[in-house]
Amino acid sequence: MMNKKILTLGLMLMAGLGATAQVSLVNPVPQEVTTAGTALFEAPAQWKINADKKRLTGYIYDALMTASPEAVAKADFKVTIGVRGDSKVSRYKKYIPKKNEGYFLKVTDKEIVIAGNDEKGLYYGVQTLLGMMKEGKLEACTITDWPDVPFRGTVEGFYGTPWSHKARLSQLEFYGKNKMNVYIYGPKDDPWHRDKWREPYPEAEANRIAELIEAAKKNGVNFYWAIHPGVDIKWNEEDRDKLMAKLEIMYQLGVRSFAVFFDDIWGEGAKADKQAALLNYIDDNFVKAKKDVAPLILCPTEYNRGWANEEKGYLRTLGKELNEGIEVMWTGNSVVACIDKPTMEWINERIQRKGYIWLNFPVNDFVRDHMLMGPAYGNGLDIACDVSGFVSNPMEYAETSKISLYGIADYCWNMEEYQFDSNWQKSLRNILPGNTEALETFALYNKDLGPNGHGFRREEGEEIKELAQDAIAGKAGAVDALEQKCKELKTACDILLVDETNPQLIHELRPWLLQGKLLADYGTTVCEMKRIAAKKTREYTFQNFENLYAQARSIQKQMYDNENNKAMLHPYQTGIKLGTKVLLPTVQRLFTLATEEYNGINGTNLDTAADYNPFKVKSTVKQLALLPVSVRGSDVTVASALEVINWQAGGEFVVESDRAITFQGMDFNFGVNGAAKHFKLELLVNGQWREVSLLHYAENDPVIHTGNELGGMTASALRITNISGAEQQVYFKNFKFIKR
Ligand code: 14T
Repeated sequence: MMNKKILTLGLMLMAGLGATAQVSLVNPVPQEVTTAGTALFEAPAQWKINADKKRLTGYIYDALMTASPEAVAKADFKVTIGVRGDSKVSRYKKYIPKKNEGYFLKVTDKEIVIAGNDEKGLYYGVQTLLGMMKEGKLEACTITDWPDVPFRGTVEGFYGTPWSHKARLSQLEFYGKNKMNVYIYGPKDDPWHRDKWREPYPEAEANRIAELIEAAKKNGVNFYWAIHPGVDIKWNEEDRDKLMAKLEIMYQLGVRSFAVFFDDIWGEGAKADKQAALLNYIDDNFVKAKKDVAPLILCPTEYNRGWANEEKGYLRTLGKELNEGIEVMWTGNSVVACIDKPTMEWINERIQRKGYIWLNFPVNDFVRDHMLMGPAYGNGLDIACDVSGFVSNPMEYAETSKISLYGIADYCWNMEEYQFDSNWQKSLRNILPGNTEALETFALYNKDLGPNGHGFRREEGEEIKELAQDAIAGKAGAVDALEQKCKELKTACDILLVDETNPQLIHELRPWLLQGKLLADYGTTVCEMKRIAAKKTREYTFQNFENLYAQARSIQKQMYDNENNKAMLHPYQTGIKLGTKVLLPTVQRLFTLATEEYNGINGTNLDTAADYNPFKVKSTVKQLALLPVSVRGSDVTVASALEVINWQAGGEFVVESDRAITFQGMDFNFGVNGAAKHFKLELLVNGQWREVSLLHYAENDPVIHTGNELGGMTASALRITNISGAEQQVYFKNFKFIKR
């Protein structure tokens, strides 16, 4: 341990001085590195491969062959590769770390040696070499390296459009390069994963999965296929056999690693003893019988501490009854949370094994208006020994997710040394080498999630916070400096919009880049307004205050239209937002201040309100209180909550408007048949609450409709109350009303 610290300190000093040392290009940061600190040298044009015969084919050899030097038998420069036990690396035996997936790598200006503790170790040694050579140069060094967390990767477990086949292939390659070894396939909206879990995939989809499995192998990744049967599973032999049959079909397709998910369900499917019995049955009769299948992974129903019911003892039952070796997933103290030591101690004691972390970051399915491009930070650096695995649930934007995943990979590999900020810089360079600065400038405004039901926030705009406060306080220079930031944002957006080096990234970011340009323009205009607010309107120049005011109003509307453009967004999208933590609120505040100042001096009556959305949600039901409300054309939608809502007796859900609106229609879906009778709807008409009837169109249709009397009513708020006298467990799936 001591040794490791000193060596790393040396590396850090060197990285600080030299900055270009080639080992510093490698992600994840290796455990132990010694470099002579000597000059970099050109990678050879040719090298000869020196290895036992069995190493000259297969995925590891193929990876090595992607390097730029040509493999030629007579080349002077020698590359020796092997796995512990191979004759060609026997001299290096004592240097190879005795750790799973570990390796020893030595680089001099004459030769390279890569010796893995196992095959995966050799593969990762090759990846380190490839990473180091990315810019065509090498550096003399020795590296001893291994992962801290045994299972590292992602779970495609979000709601929304599943990743495309192409995106998945690209992900798997990315995982290989960054030493992640797990990809769990469980997109909520793949029908054959969840709703139609009993049915086999149609041929085309099946073929694609088979192809993914092959791609995963090539990249040293374990492809886990997850099944999500809890929505409607009956605990009988028939369903058990159907589940086994589906697993068998997937096995025939080539799947060798399986997961069973029971998240976001309730009722029959959520019983711990039944779940444990099923998993044990699969373990005994499938996993163990096949002999080539990886240990099962279970995602429990109570997958976070906030949902754990200690009295009912769900987790302890799993801990006691689940076969040894079955992994149990855990998202932390809440659905979306950072993981730390106490979190792990709490869960591990209950499940009687090390939790397998499902990190709900950078997933944005509950804040679809925000793109999450920030660093992965906040997880304890001391929990390597407390977790059995660590996977991230990313965004449906696969390419953009790589920014944070690059950090997760580093964190999982070399936890104690993880530095999220330098990793983030490296990550941006890795994903867009040609336009890194523009990407960073843009990403600075795309880190926080905005208010959300999980209360999970990220730092954003720290670098302009002081500036923003000073500008609001009217300090000289601060407004100019803020305007400069806006101009930089605009430059970044323009550069990125035509970048052709990573078209997929730009495609995903495009709506946010367009919105970023508007935000930058808005900020620039408002800064100019602020500067001249004290001047008289009559002053003759076209860019007088009132014209700038009109321009700012125009941009506000353009931003609103851009966000509410039906063509661009899918149904759950609540908008396109960036800079919401500091930049946007600052610009909004300055708009109001400047306009107030101008009104005060000129006796004018320009509207000073900067915010356009007239609607607000208020609720005494905790889980509903923070849901965002958005307007698109005449539709007003409250974001769906996806989780089970515990709606207490008498609990109220209110949507308020700052003006009276005329209702056209309304419906909502609490996901429960017959739920309408438990709730009362009222509209606030001229200061008085008026009840509106609620009904279902059919017994087996959970959608709740309103009576005809709603159409044409003019009101400034609506209120829904649980009048059943008991807590109601409902989903909050869709909530919409239409205004005239
Ligand atoms: F299985 C779990 F570990 C898990 O996190 N399940 C879902 C996941 O599919 C989703 O992507 C993630 C983030 O939204 O959270 C879980 O689903 C929820 C849970 C909620 F409480 C979605 C919304 C919620 F409000």
